[in-house]
Amino acid sequence: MEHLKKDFDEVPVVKLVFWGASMAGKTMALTIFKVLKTLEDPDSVYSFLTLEDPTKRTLFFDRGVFGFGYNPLTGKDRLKAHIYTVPGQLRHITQREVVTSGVQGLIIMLDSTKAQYEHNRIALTELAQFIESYAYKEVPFVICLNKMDLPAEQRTPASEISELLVQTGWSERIRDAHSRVVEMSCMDAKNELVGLLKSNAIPKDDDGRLKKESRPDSVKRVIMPIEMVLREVLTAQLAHM
Ligand SMILES: Nc1nc2c(ncn2[C@@H]2O[C@H](COP(=O)(O)OP(=O)(O)O)[C@@H](O)[C@H]2O)c(=O)[nH]1
Ligand SMILES: [Mg+2]
Repeated sequence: MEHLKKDFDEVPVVKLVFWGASMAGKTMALTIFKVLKTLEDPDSVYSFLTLEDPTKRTLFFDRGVFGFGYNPLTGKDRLKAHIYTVPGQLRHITQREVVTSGVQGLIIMLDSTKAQYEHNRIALTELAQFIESYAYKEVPFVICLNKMDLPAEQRTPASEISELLVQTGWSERIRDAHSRVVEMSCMDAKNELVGLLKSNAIPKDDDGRLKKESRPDSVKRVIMPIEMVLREVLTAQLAHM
């Protein structure tokens, strides 16, 4: 892997991309991450932009810029992550190509809704082709199975999801398959965050910030993929030093 690029502040930058069909929950996952970061450490959210059309579908991309490991001695973060979501609608393939260019970590959002099975398949197939066409074979990824809050009869059974990963060639890329698929519900995470904000008993530290120990479990699951791929990108960097 090439060395990390640095921004104008000389802080190393990692580019992560949420990939997946339209309406899978990419914008919602990124928004949850942004809200959590804002509650825990508002200075670590540099920018957050979402571009939706009137039907709430992502038009070009969403992007959040977040800092990690602020060092008071230097006044800088140790790392910044630029996290994008691609527009999922079929016709936006060129935008997906542009947004994905130079990606260093992928978070693949699958929609567990039965009706979205075919869209998941198309999204997985297209991404596999991108990875083949560009030099993205070493890019770490996590597969999210979102909307687990829905009743089981509305969701694609786990066996069919596994089959889908086999059909689209993803199971071959997954060595430790189990640890790379994360089941989650952005809806539960959102509701728990809203509940936390409404309750008067938010456990805060002396600076009035939400403590990391207070992260609701559903929120932990939604942000886990971001943490996993970031860790992998950094581990790969260290291995090259
Ligand atoms: N039931 C349920 N709905 C969800 C969940 N995550 C997202 N949604 C809904 O799915 C729709 C699309 O979400 P969005 O984040 O805009 O998807 P994107 O197109 O992938 O960016 C919205 O109406 C969300 O409220 C979830 O975990 N459970
Ligand atoms: Mg979106």
